[in-house]
Amino acid sequence: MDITVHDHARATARAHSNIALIKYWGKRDETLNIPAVGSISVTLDALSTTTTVTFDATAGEGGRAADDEFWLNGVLTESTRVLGVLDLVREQAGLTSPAVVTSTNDFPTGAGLASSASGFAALALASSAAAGLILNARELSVLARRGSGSAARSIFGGYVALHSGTQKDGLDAFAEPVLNASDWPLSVVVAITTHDAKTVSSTHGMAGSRATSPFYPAWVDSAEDDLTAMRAAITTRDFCQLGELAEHSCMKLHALMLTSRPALIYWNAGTIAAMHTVRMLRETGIAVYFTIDAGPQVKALCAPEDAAAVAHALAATPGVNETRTSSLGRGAHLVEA
Ligand code: 2P0
Repeated sequence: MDITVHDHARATARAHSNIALIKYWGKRDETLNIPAVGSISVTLDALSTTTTVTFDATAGEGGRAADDEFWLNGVLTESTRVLGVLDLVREQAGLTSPAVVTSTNDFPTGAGLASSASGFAALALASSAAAGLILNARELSVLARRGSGSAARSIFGGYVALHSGTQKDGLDAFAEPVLNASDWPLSVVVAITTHDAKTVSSTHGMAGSRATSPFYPAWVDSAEDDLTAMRAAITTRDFCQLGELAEHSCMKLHALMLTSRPALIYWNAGTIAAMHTVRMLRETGIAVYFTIDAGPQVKALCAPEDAAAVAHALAATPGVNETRTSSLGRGAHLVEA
């Protein structure tokens, strides 16, 4: 790619969403967006964001953020976070050109399907490539994290761990792979109970939990043990252990949310019905476990050979509108526009 400040410098990247098995909730630094706890996720093949960034040097000197445009699913959208990532890239690359960003999700946006994870991972890669920056995966992960914590994980495919780190500058709060997707295939059946966007953002919700839930200190204190146990379950490929730990982390997260003031209730009736379906399937001998993020969708974790039966049962559950089955996906990558 020919990149000069006299030209339109463009790159397109695709990144996949991810689902945390051990959850992130709460920050140790809000300005630098550094998580208070580590997390472990799987990257999902079926949910992706494709983002094109064009730095337009012909727009003249002093363009910068005021002239940036961010088109999300075809709609011109205000996002200080997107502008923040573009500014970080411009600063590192020594650019002043404004950018046009076009981003498209192939799944519902802002409804607990982690569109900010795939979105900021794709933005980090597309914007840095368009600016001519050569970042390694760890640097890309840190850049994506500045946009959204969970996005740091979507830089990688398969099973991924995000470290909370200890440094004040957050440069040790990056994600890294734990196991390749092909080394241990897994299916995630997403039961979609609504397409509506959530009313309380994760950023806002987790700040409230940190400030008001009496469970928050216990959440932070127990994180390290959960991470160690999950890492062991993944490296030994112990699916029941992975599932039990994931369900426990999910329930602990929602206990934290429910005990925040005001309480955060991300579930709807379909969410609860789907949780019971998963538990009922388990009683019939299918190894399947649920996890739920800051939204009403239920994600069922199972072996690929059980995915059709799990999807069938979830689709028949009252309040479930649609299911999507995903295998594990790859990390963020550049694509042809
Ligand atoms: C996670 N979630 O680990 C947890 C579980 C939601 C519930 O990461 O403020 O959108 O942008 O860093 O990454 C959602 O939080 O929050 C999230 P910010 P983000 O996947």
